[in-house]
Amino acid sequence: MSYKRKVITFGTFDVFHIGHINILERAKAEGDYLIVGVSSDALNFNKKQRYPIYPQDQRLKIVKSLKFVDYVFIEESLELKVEYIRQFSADILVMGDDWKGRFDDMEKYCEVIYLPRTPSISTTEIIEVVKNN
Ligand code: C2G
Repeated sequence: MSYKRKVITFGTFDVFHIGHINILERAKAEGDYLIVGVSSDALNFNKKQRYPIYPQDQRLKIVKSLKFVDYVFIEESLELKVEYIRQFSADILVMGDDWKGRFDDMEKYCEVIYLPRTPSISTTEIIEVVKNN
């Protein structure tokens, strides 16, 4: 059997929306096997001083149920990217271009690709709209 190119990507995927679907679908298209690190509630609290709307077990289950996602795990720390890339023998790291340049160091370990974000949608905007209506 030919070698499977493994893609890894990371995200919170809170209040799951079309931008999330689009990046995961395109990430999978870069290789053959897609691994997704779903950031933990604690990581989000440390980064944004608030917890996600959906707890990590639910966010994990949503992402796991997508047909183009092959494996999911909880991302415990932003600093562990190298360990995760090595642990899963990932060939390619995909991130949205809001992270452009931030993971260029990882080019020592795998290919790094930043994909354009889907315009006009974000979890933050959805929360604002819901709050204000
Ligand atoms: N995304 C996108 N288009 C949008 C919104 C999000 O392509 N309109 C992408 C982001 O660029 C990211 C992924 O969807 O690659 C997940 O986005 P978030 O849930 O906002 O994840 P984030 O908090 O940026 O990730 O190691 C990274 C951390 O896990 C945090």
